Amino acid sequence: MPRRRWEIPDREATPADVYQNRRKFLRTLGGASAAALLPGCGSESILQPTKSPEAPPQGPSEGGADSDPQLNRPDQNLNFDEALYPAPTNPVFSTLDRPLTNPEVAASWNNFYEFTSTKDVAPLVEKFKPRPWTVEVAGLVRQPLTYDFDHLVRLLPLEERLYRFRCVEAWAMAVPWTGFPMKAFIDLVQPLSAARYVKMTTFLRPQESPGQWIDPESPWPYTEGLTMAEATNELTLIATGIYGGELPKQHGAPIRLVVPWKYGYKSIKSIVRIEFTSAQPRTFWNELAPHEYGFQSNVDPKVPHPRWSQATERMLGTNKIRNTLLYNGYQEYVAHLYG
Ligand SMILES: Nc1nc2c(c(=O)[nH]1)N[C@H]1C(S)=C(S)[C@@H](COP(=O)(O)O)O[C@H]1N2
Ligand SMILES: [Mo]
Repeated sequence: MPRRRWEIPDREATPADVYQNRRKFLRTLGGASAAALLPGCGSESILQPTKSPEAPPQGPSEGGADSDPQLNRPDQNLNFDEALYPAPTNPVFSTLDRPLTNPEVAASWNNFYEFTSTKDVAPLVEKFKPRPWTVEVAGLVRQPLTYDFDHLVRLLPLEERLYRFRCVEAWAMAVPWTGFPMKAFIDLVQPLSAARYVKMTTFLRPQESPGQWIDPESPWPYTEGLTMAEATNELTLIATGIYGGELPKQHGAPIRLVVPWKYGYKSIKSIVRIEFTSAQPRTFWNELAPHEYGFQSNVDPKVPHPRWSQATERMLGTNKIRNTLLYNGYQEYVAHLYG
């Protein structure tokens, strides 16, 4: 694959605030309180934990009285590889129409049902081991192979992209992901012409993830899928990092999907398997609530969730209310897929 000009690491080319945020992130990650378990997936009014990033007067972003300095450090199981991070910013995705979300807020308001159905994922990830890690490539593909993550992350050039991110629950954030285009990965493994979909699967490790043993009825492991046209779209990113460093566990370490024009649940975390299929794969949320969570799940302000409107969204951290954008503002890249 030819290296493009911007793929040469160039710290000067990356917005200063990304680095400021990263340093702040490394200093203060963690420090959230114990989670109160709440069942199921629902609107924010249903899923309101006792403490949330915007809870006045002092959320984790303010360094509240109960923030534990012992917890205020990056994940000790991850080494921030100076050779890989920070990656050069792709100039096409170096700006957004909104400020970046505070990294501590993004890291303390997460959806990761393997651990909890609340947003307080960070305090529950201690036992989860994102290394060693393998990603199995299977199905209708010329090169079925199990990759060691630390090998895979070096096979394709990493880049940083600032993306909008919209959860179906009507909260949103803006974050700098680091990763490689899924198209580059697909070119590497060479699916067969019979492949029509990509199915992705998360780990099944109830001993490491309390949500999986507390709720054995859910259709674990979490799975998601895309059509081949979606998977090879320019926007579709396989992320290994965020805010200029490796992914913290609660963001889906060590490797996850990011599809910014779709609701957040399509962006599956902590992937262990990527399979090319001829039939549309089952998905976790569609299996749990088929009338609420479809396969396509594109962001659309005009199509309400059966239980709430999707016309507006609330930005994490600032609580600013914005109008939801069709395809989350990425129509120029993806509208042609759905014409
Ligand atoms: N394996 C797995 N992936 C997942 C989820 C999950 O529960 N399990 N939640 C999804 C949902 S609903 C959202 S909004 C995003 C949240 O990503 P973040 O916590 O990194 O912001 O992850 C998605 N990926
Ligand atoms: Mo979500």
